[in-house]
Amino acid sequence: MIENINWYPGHMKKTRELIQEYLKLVDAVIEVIDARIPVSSRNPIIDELVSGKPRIIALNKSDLADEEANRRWADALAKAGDGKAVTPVVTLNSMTGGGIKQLLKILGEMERERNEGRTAVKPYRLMIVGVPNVGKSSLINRLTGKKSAKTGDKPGVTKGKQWLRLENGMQLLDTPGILWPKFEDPKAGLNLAFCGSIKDEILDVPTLGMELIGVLAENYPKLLMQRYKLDEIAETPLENMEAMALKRGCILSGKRIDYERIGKLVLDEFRSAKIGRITLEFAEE
Ligand SMILES: Nc1nc2c(ncn2[C@@H]2O[C@H](COP(=O)(O)OP(=O)(O)OP(=O)(O)O)[C@@H](O)[C@H]2O)c(=O)[nH]1
Ligand SMILES: [Mg+2]
Repeated sequence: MIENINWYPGHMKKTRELIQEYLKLVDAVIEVIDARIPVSSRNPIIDELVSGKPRIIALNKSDLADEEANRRWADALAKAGDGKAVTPVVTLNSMTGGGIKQLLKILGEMERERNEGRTAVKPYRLMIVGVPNVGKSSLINRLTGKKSAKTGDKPGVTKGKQWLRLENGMQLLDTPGILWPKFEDPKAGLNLAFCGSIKDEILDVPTLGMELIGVLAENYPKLLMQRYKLDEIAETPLENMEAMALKRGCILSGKRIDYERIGKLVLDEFRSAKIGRITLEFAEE
């Protein structure tokens, strides 16, 4: 889990090598990204690593993101890339299985394309890659219809690669490639923290919550006002935060605002889409 991951240059190098090694074993790659932050949850290294291999982009957690934004992203991501080929994009909800049929259909087409003109064909092999917490394991479990075997959780377990069989005969590498998140860009760091992909500790909870309130006030003022029964959007994130704290009774003795509690509350309610379906990064028109 992310709590145990500290990305330092040596770690990144090792991860890159590991993914490169896995890539040699597969026919195609499923790149999982978070539909709420399709820019921040992508690691640009993936383009370089996967280049030359068929890839499908999965906009996961689409149930938490703005539907209209999902559609725009699906279009934008399909057209991006090197301009040569269109990258297939699916909008997924790995919790309910929404979009899985579409994913399997596209994979089937990719497999047929590979098999063209061949007689004895090997099973089509896949791997899943993505930054922490985007839903890689959930997708693996969804695709295999069960809780997939964990390999590395006990010391001494052989490092042999395990393949999970899908109903359609394809094989899925049971270890997802965990890419490191984009820490370099402070905005990406914030977005990843808002969505729970990196530990809250990059900032203290009250500050992180206040930053999120600032973003929501700008992009989703109506949802914010509705959820927290605000009469208006105030000038600054801090004022909004205080108004929200009063509405929710996040008050300490002596009528002081409990910034810690309102900060945590807004982060939790954003992450569980209680405020609404929210996307934090938008595709360019
Ligand atoms: N709402 C919603 N939640 C999801 C979806 N996919 C995964 N989750 C939740 O997101 C969290 C992370 O999912 P995982 O499947 O563990 O993500 P991961 O990419 O394997 O994470 P790491 O192994 O830490 O890199 C879990 O709490 C899941 O229940 C989705 O499509 N929608
Ligand atoms: Mg996982």
